[in-house]
Amino acid sequence: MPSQLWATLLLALAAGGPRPGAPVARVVPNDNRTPAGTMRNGALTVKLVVLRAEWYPEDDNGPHIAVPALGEEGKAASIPGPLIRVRAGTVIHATIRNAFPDSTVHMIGLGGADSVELAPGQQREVTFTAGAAGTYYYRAVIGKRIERMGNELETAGGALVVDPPGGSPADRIFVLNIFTQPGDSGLTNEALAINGKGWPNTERIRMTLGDSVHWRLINGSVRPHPMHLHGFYFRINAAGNGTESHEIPPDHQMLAVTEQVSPWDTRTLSWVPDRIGRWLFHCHLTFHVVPDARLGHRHGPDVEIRETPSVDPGRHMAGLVLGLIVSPKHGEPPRDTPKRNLDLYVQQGPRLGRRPMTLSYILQEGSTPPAPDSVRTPGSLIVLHRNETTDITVHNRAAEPVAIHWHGLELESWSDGMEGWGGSGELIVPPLMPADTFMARLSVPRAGTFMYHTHINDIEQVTSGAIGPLIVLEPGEQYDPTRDHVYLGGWNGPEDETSPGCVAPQSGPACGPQIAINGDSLAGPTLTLPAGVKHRFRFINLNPAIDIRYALMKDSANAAEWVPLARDGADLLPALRKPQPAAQAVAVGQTWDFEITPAAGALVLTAGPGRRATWRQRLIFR
Ligand SMILES: [Cu+2]
Repeated sequence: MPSQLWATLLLALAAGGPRPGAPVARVVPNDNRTPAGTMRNGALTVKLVVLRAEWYPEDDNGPHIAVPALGEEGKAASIPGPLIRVRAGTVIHATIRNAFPDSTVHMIGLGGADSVELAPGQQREVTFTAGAAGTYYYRAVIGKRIERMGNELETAGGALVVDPPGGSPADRIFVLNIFTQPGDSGLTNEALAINGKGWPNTERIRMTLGDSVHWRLINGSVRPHPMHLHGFYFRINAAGNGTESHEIPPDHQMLAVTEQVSPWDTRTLSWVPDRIGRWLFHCHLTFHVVPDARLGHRHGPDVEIRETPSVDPGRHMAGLVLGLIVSPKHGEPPRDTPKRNLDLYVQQGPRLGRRPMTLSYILQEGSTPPAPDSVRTPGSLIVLHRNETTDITVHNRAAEPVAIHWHGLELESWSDGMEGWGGSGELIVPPLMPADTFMARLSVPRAGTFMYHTHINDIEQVTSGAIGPLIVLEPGEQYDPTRDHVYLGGWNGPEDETSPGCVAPQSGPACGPQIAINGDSLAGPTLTLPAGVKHRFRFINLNPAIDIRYALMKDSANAAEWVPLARDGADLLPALRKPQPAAQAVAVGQTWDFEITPAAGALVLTAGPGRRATWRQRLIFR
């Protein structure tokens, strides 16, 4: 189970819990729709106070955690802190009061590059002029030291939006927050929230078919989050690091379905919901969207951690998840008729690698279904053609409910596969129970690289192998595995050091999670491939928690060159298709495509977390 991962990734961040005797002011969620302060004669006056308060990120009567928080004087403190929003050139008079009796506070991001230091109980005023239009994040750091990452239990922040002089189109601002609370057993519970609440208590975002949607996204936590939109692409219009913000030139903007947002970073995204129904926008790190991570979830030797699989989306997801509802304008668009039918089996079989058991998606080939217990990891490669409507019947032969989400595909909400949530109006996708079938209709308007995966009980099912690659070719194009190479990164088992066969980290392979590329954590088979022709490499990351860096090496020190073609299945603009050193970090839930025309000789494809290559494959071109 994920105990070791939590311990290593999270516990280090959790030093310094809530203090005894803290005041009991109560935090309210902030939907970032109402700017703070008062405007007078073209200047904004805002009075802020930094204090410790109790936050209820789940139900209003649910678990709570003492956190530092920001509020306006005379009002409840909120998470995220008060929204400061003005047009460029506006003078801002901010008063900041440190209500901590015993801690210094540094305010960062209000009035220039320097922080403002406040002694316990001190109040200070800063006056500054809002500069370049953009999305910013101001934050208070509690305690004497200021670090880039900081201790997340000792920071509080809020959105600062500067609109251009002519104003901005209507938008929404979403701030991501996490605070970690160490649990009794050494495991951790986290308060995970978008605009102050975690799923299912996050706001339902309502839109109408064809709306122009503009979102500002701010990561107010010290962890990166690969944020994923179901069913639609967004365009990334602007990016920033909290204190700076810049528009991306139109010819360099990317379309994406998953955008990794680093700590304190900001993004401006725009998209058009052109299909009705219920959709999701969520972090693709499994550990930020499962109930086990949630504040108040019980851990410990007496608790059965592998909970009964739930098909209720209010129970099997948690944390950084937003529900989106797109209403029709003129009724539902007509459905087209299928040209092709596929049968996909959800299989359960014996363990592969270090998995406790294997779940696998196996495509039927020919007229006979696969043997009931046959498994492979990752699941079968599904090849579709653009605009060729394909019905895929998913047969659940596993002993537990599963789900199937077609990640990155622009399809109907019903087919998106979110049990208990997807669909529109009264129509709700039913759970895919053992022995049940579900039909997804895939009519894909875009050729590219995608993935499919389970979307319930993610830690168990994703790490058991319920993941697979999916590519969409142009009409009439044939898939040619000698020139078209698909790499799916998964995770070779969720077990910890108590698992059989695990060697202590000091003396052998680490017993924590290992990245597995196309099912192998160490090496791929040596391939002999044609030289002098174009090869396409398609990289997919579907492991639960870790970026995977792929590199194509000429020798141990030098990378080859390749040309990026596409990201998340969407072709890159010409200005971005420039030869570059062949190395790419792929965030969880992303796909990246590259092209190379290799001369005769050998190259080595490597993959691993960060710069450490844990997996290799020799490619001989002749
Ligand atoms: Cu996350």
